[in-house]
Amino acid sequence: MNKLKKTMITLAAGTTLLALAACGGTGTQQAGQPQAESVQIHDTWVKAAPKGMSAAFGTLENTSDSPVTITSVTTPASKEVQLHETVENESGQMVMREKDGGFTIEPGKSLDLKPGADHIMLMDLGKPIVSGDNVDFVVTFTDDSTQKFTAPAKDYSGANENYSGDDNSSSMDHGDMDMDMGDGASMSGTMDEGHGK
Ligand SMILES: [Cu+2]
Repeated sequence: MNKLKKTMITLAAGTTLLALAACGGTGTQQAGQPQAESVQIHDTWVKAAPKGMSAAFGTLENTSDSPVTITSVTTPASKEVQLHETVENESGQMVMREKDGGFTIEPGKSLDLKPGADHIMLMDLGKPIVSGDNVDFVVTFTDDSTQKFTAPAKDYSGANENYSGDDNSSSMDHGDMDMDMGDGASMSGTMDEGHGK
């Protein structure tokens, strides 16, 4: 009789330990999970463009309880991709420039990438992007985790003022060198003549 009781107690203790271990494991995984798994990317699209620059948009939702930061994006559609923000310069014009430190999304918040705001900038299209195309992207976070998404291309006539290359293809040809300076000078060149800094 005594022996049986002791066995039951031992079993109960074991069950409790297992339950604790399961709880602890889940908590640890949540806190340390890759940033890419914390973000849901939806409503993506990319602007159809014959050459030069284009941009990709969408909503990035951070479903975790930690901030996440996107450091870079790549796509086969463009050799160089930058993370851009749109800001008002001293002349009151909206110009875009590379965003320092990438895109950070606070816990439980969403970042809307849209014309006239933050966006993924395709600096140099390898070939035309035509409406209906599907363009693949890979997003990289500060912890080196990555997430893929595919954005359908569509014609979009708005926000042209934000695209310095659209009406002036010659400014594209030497764009790469200027871009690498990282001061946004050539970015705002045709939108904001002679306003390098
Ligand atoms: Cu841009």
